[in-house]
Amino acid sequence: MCDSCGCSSENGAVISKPGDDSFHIHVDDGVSAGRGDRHDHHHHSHAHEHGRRVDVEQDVLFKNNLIAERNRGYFEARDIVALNFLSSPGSGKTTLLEKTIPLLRSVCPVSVIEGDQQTTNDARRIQALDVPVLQVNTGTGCHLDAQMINSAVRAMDIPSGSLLCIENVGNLVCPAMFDLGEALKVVVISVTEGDDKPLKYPTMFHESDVCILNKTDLLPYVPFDVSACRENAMKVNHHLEWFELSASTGEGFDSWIAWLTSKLSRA
Ligand SMILES: Nc1nc2c(ncn2[C@@H]2O[C@H](COP(=O)(O)OP(=O)(O)O)[C@@H](O)[C@H]2O)c(=O)[nH]1
Ligand SMILES: [Mg+2]
Repeated sequence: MCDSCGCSSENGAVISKPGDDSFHIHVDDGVSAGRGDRHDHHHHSHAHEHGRRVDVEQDVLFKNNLIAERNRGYFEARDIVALNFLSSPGSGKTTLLEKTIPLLRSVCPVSVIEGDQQTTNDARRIQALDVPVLQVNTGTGCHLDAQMINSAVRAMDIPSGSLLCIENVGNLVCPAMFDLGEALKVVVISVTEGDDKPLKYPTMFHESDVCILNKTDLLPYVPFDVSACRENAMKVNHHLEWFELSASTGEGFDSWIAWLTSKLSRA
């Protein structure tokens, strides 16, 4: 997995708050692939290294899952509904949050954790909505892990009975494997990415609970078969909740917001 895609959190993730330079947390106890185990890789034969890599991966995911379950227990005890938003870079996760959050103001308080390799750009965009937000920069890491969320949540004051939106690093592969303790995973794809994506990245669609097809305003301009895409997604995971919308124009938001509101009122 991440060991083979070049992801390594040897630098460690850093959590920051836009507009507050004194706020700076190093996530020391990250559980991402490779930590402490990478230096002697070339001393192993290829076959050996492969076996070792599998062990390291299992160990990393096992540790991640333990922390994820602690996060989940905390969220459940405090009636915090945590959603993990996943997609390729540029599918529209931040734009979706910018459009969704104001519509939920009357339903419950919302907090956001933004994940990206570098920059606080997305956290700044969310901060403009006047909701609490922290940015996690993963450096070379290609996904958020449960420890990063644990550290960020400890540094926030998330009210009971609220919604926590977590925007993951843009990547359809590794983030699918890292449970953060969320209630639901929401995968976003856009009509410019091709209707075969659910078949090419089945793990992501299999692990997700909700699929949002975004940028439907562009359908007249791109060759994209909505029903084929939906069928492909359902082939991988027939439990997927499916929404078609445009985060730019707001079309299709009624059913997304109604569904989300029903999830929140049941929390
Ligand atoms: N046409 C169109 N563009 C969109 C839509 N949603 C997002 N975008 C654009 O896609 C680009 C990436 O959006 P962003 O929200 O930053 O994607 P992220 O990387 O997934 O967070 C930006 O230029 C957005 O304005 C949409 O529904 N329609
Ligand atoms: Mg974004």
